[in-house]
Amino acid sequence: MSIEKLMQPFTVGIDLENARMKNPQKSLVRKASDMKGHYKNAAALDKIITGGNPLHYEVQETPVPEKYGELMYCISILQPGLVGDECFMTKGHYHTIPETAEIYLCLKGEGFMMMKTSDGKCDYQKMSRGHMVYVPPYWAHRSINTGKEELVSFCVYQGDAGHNYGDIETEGFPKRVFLRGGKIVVE
Ligand code: S6P
Ligand code: ZN
Repeated sequence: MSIEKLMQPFTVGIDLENARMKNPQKSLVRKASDMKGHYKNAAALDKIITGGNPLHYEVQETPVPEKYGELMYCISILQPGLVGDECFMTKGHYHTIPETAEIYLCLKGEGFMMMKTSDGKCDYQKMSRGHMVYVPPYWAHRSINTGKEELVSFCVYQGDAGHNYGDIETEGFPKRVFLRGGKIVVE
């Protein structure tokens, strides 16, 4: 590779106190209305949408080229809350290049990383500040907020990994997480 094509090293500020990226170049926002079809209680989600369609989660990025060899990284911020009695969660996805792994370092909040493979294996790992969850290749992944504050993670994955939402939307995750009688229930 010629020297002109080399990326320049750079630094990005991460506000560890507030669990935010400083001056992100890009921000992906998903509202309640973007979550249709994902929760068990569709009517409860519709009520949240008609009640103001609040922010569900946000992903802060300073993107790098979507190429093999690069490392994409972001801060994922999932709001706390319930749809009926089901804990707020992200849509979840496989990577378009399924053999790419991902690291989630939790900076704030409480929750789970829910994972499944296309042949039906399911696993979930606890997330709380200082827990680093390793999502191996081939595992679809979704974060779930079981706490009262935001669930925030710093994520790192291969630059060209991509997001495949379609397959997991069709398959669904085998387990859901609820708050019932003050207790977190996975079923
Ligand atoms: C990207 C990584 C996260 C998620 C984010 C939102 O590979 O796993 O940045 O994109 O947590 O979730 P989702 O499922 O809507 O992309
Ligand atoms: Zn991912």
